[in-house]
Amino acid sequence: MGSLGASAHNSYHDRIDPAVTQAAIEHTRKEGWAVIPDVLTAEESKHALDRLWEAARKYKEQAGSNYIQYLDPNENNVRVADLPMHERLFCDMVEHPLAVKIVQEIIGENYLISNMSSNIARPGSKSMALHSDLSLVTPEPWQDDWALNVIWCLTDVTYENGATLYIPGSQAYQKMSDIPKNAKSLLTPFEAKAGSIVLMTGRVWHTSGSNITKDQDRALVLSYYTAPFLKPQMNWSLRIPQEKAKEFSPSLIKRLGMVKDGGDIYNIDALKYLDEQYPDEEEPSTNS
Ligand SMILES: O=C(O)CCC(=O)C(=O)O
Repeated sequence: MGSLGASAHNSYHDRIDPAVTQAAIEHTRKEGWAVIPDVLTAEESKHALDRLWEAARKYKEQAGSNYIQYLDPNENNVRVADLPMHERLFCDMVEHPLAVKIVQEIIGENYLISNMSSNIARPGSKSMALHSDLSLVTPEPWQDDWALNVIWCLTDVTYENGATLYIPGSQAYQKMSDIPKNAKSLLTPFEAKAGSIVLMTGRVWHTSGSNITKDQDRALVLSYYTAPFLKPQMNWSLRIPQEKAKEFSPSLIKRLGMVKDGGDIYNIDALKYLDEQYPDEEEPSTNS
């Protein structure tokens, strides 16, 4: 069991210059992506990677395999679902103040955690389908940033070891017919050092890269956030046992949509009583 702990939460403010964060937000709004280096120290990345392998082992025990056939062409992609359930560390990551600040700037104050999983691309792994995250959950046209992936690099990420490949400018595609025929030749890697986060909006078309190294793993943790009116990819209430959820913070429960009382309704402020919305007008006085 490990945690990023209070010190990491406090020290990120020192580590990441607010001007760097602001520039990353602006770049993400405009281009659909940005990279912020050094969010985790080398030691924190290594620790998170160790815990990720432990989570991978636990997930395999539960699910039978780390291979998801409909996603990846072969078993060299090690997938780990339900990360918040396996380790406190991943709860801290998904609620990391830097990630939350950026998510709220891009999506809005009100957001849900749609998924949190990992894809460890081992040597020999190959690309999944070219997709945008938004296109998997909403019909076209895709016109707004209703989704954001905050991707934690727990190893150095290079073209050779399977960096996520994206199409520059694809955040502007609004429909399937906007995807150029030569899409494959436009793919560009998000290269980053261990400890970086890659921000990628739900409109960016991307795929995992092939790992063509002999001996390097590429480990990413994908925290995927959406606007609250989109159906989350994961049905957390079914996947996370109640006993486990008792360990979660109230804010995490809310963001996972595991509330009973409709407290996560998108526009709850609109639910006023009719008489408050339309107060009776005073009768005009008949006295002259
Ligand atoms: O592993 C990657 O590089 C991207 C993964 C991804 O896009 C996905 O799992 O939907």
